[in-house]
Amino acid sequence: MKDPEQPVKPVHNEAGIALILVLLVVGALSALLLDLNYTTRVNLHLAENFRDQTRASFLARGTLEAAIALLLEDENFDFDDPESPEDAIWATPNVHEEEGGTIRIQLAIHDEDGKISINDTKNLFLKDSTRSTQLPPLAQNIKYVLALEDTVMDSIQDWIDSDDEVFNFGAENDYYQSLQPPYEIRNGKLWDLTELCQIQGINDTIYFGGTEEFPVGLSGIFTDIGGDDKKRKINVNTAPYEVLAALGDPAFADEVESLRPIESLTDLKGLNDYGTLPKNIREMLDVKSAYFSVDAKVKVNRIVKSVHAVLKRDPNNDSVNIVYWREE
Ligand SMILES: [Ca+2]
Ligand SMILES: [Ca+2]
Repeated sequence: MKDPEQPVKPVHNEAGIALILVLLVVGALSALLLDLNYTTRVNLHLAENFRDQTRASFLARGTLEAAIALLLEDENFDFDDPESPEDAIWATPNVHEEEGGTIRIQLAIHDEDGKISINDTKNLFLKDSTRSTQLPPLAQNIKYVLALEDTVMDSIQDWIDSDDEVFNFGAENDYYQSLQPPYEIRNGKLWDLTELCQIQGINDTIYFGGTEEFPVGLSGIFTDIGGDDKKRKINVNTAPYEVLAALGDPAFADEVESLRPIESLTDLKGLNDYGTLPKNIREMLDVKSAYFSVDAKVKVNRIVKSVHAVLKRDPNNDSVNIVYWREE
């Protein structure tokens, strides 16, 4: 039996405390390591993104320089022949891949002088629609050639003219304010051709074309470059047939199409149907182009950079200059 007088011996369980301490330390270290691992991976990811962003940005700018070089390689500045690979080396879209597909570069150069300037308020649309109930002949021809509803050209007229009077089947600000969501009419020149898609009566089919009903869309015949620039011409060698047909009699379009490339203004003036064109249209024509748009797209891993630029070629001093440049 235990002696009740004998003092109780205290129990020491230090091994258990040490285990708890070790577990706490291991737990804290694990949390630290996990945090370090996460932070390191995030920083690595950020660094990779920064590296790819920088590479893509410089490659996109380099692609624009390549576009300038391609335009300067054109063997003939006097007239354009898009069918000839030597003359229009720039007309072939370029796709370049390297480093096992991690870098992809796309470059497309478009001739803008084969199109009609949407902002031409001298020949195409009226500055003020209250002064006439009819669109200028060029706009009426486009409506006829593309088989557009009256709404389309009338609404573009109202979008561009500065007044608030509705032109025939057009629409002014009241209409656009009644939409959900509402937006403001431009009542001035278009900043960008894609703005056409905001206008009453214009949908993707009419804008892009490529369907049986609309083989050529508005984007194929209009450009936002040029405006009222009197020096800006339409190149009959690169214009789509629809543009040529809209300029005057379809017989002129047929003649130009069968004889292209037209090598000089003298040759152009010598065509049988040239004389049938109105004076203001004759003054708009040329056989060479000055304005080109460039779309460059660069993909480096998951980073994509796009550059849209407008270049102007000057045949007098064999130079190409950047008129407009936008990087996204
Ligand atoms: Ca208006
Ligand atoms: Ca109007």
